Amino acid sequence: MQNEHEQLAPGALLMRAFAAPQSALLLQELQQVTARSPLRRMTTRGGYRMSVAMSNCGACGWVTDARGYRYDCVDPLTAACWPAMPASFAKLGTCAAGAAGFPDFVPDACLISRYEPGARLSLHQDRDERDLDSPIVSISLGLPAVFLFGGHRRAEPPRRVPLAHGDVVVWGGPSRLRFHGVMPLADAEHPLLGRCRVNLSLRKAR
Ligand code: MD3
Ligand code: FE
Repeated sequence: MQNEHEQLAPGALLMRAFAAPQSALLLQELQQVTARSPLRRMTTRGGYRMSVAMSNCGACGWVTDARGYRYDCVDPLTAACWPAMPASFAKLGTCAAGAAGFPDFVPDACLISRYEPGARLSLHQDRDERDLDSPIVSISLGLPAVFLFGGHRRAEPPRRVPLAHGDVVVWGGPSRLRFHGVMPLADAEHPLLGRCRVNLSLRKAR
């Protein structure tokens, strides 16, 4: 089963078009989530306004503001709980993680990121999750992007990995704390999403 997939590094498995058959359902459920907790450009502790617009669903969600980075069970924009994680998101995460050798992955948080042309994500590590033994499952939808897959030190030059609509990547084990980012999105039109890319990243945050 794993043979059809591409291992980028130990613990990092790229599954091309794995989510493509479910993409219409994922997008429909996504619309219901962002109707309740809208996508918004957050500001980092350093006062930098992110070019990527984000929201969350699940029991807790990732936020950044003047107080720093954290997971919070309340959406600061609505002062309400984040919308529940749609079953289709959680199922896909569990299924992809299982195929990558992480059999019991049950995500409790999904960070939703929308990239418009020019939006980018600079090299960083994801280490705000309490459980670093669990992988992160990322689902790419819409326009293609160039993903930067770095090493364990920021200075290590990253590999460029093109990610397209429906691609799923499981990042776990020894790859979990690698530096990573996304190059500025190139402008184009996607038949389902228009001029944007959406990334869903499923996490076990607490
Ligand atoms: C690689 N988002 O939101 S997918 C993020 O495509 C983020 O929108 C990217 O990085 C995106 O934090 C990448 C998620 C991802 C998460 C954790 C990783 C990629 C990772 C950990 C190690 C290596
Ligand atoms: Fe990240």
